[in-house]
Amino acid sequence: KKFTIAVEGNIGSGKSTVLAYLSKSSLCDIVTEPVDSWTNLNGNNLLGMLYNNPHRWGFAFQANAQMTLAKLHAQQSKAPIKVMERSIYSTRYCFVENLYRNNILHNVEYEILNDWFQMLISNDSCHLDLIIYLRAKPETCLERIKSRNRPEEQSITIDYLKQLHERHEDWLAPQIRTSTTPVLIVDANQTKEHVYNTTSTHLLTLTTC
Ligand code: DTP
Repeated sequence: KKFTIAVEGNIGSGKSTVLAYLSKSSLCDIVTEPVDSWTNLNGNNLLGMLYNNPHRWGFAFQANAQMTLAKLHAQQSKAPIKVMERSIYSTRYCFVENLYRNNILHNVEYEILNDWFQMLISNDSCHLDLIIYLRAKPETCLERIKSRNRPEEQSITIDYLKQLHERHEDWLAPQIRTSTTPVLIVDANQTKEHVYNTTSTHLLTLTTC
């Protein structure tokens, strides 16, 4: 059997680091998030445009994000485990939801994105067997974002990270979660080594049982 896994967590929680590590294993095929295509869409930096003017660009950004992620869900993997960086689900349940709750997306825009989302996930290719949730304090995420210094992310505030943290929690935290997919929670405030070890031990069990 082949497995599809998504690595999820707030901005700066360390998803790319885990993926870089898992990419060394022959068990895993890594599918990275299309951030590069978001910073250069026919010469336009859509990610930068979103951060500068979310009211204007929120809908376009999310429509594009859902579509690019749906395409990545449809990609076949050769290795037994396909590991995705984020998924169409975090776009919907974290980012779209957050823009809507802040009145940045209009009702109508929210409905349209939701309709597209429902249609896209009705395809079997969007199925996930497991979500690995890198759960980190918003303060930890902010420190990491500052130290990597991506130009588009200069305007990220602790409030924004706290909001996104709550959206991840509503979706993935034990007791309250709305997700029906199994979730492995990894404490991402801890060292990289802790995160690697927990993740890879779990993946190994998954493929051997
Ligand atoms: P990590 O630090 O965990 O490796 P990352 O590289 O920050 O992860 P993210 O997926 O959290 O990767 O986000 C990359 C950038 O894109 C970040 O500025 C947040 C933004 N982003 C991603 N998806 C969306 C979305 N659907 N809506 C708005 N912004 C988004």
